[in-house]
Amino acid sequence: MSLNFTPATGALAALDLLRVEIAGAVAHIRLNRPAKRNAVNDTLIAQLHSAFVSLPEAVKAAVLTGEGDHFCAGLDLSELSERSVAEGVLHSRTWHAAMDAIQFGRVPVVAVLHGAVVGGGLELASSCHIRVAEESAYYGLPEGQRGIFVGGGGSARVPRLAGVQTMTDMMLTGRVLDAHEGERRGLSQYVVANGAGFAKGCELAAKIAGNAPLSNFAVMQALPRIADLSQPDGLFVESLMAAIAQGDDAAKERVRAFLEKRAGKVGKAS
Ligand code: 1HE
Repeated sequence: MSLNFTPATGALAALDLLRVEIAGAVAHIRLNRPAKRNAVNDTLIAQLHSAFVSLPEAVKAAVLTGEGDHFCAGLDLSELSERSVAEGVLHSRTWHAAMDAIQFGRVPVVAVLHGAVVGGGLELASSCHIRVAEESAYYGLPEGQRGIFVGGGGSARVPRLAGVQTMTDMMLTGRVLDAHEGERRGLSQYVVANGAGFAKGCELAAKIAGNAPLSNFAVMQALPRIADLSQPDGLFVESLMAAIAQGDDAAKERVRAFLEKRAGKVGKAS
């Protein structure tokens, strides 16, 4: 699917390590530091945070990609060596804030992955809601080999996708997973041919943007929290979220449209 993207204006246009483009209800945010394989320095993490909290109201879904041959080489290691312990904790928290702005932000985000998706790059991908991997994508957590630990939310998010055992293996042994192994283990939901990821990401984002906003809100905000609750607490929260979503005008109109045969059937275009 090709959407008609045009460059974002205002504050979003000033983010020089990103390229932000908008096509109606879909934003395309591209990591734009290819010479450093999109390694994430302090400026880039701050710009990612800014971008996701300042998307225009009309945007209902986003696609995140990386410029060049790789999605993201993770933390910019050149900034690591001089940090004190206290600075390290605060630095990690800036990543957490940026990743939370993505995962628990206003719009669902589809990450399109290719080449290296390593270290903080995998942490970034894990904070998105859907991951589309091109065949070239590969996943690694070289922190173990670099003598450090994940600090961008990876220990909370990667095991929820692929299990503690997979992450332990990747970190202790340096195991790298290819695109298909990553999909089998839950790191991506789709694998597509090289060069086909962006179109797939746009197709998914356009579908997502067409959902009722409160449904998307429930999926983004309630679903992961319910998964972390005990079953009785989760079911209670589900009943509240279900009632709120059903009470919304958008839900009433969509249900009416189906009953009046104006809406598509499951698995068929409307
Ligand atoms: C970098 C980085 C980086 C590339 N920090 N500068 N991440 C890593 O341990 C991954 C380290 N990077 C690599 O293993 C490789 O660069 C890649 C497999 C990703 C790509 O290889 P390649 O051959 O395409 O590129 P390259 O020649 O290695 O790199 C091109 C340039 O990018 C080069 O700089 P140049 O000035 O010599 O041209 C590299 O130094 C630079 N570069 N990756 C800094 N990561 C919140 S905590 C998260 C903790 C982590 O993410 S740890 C994992 C860090």
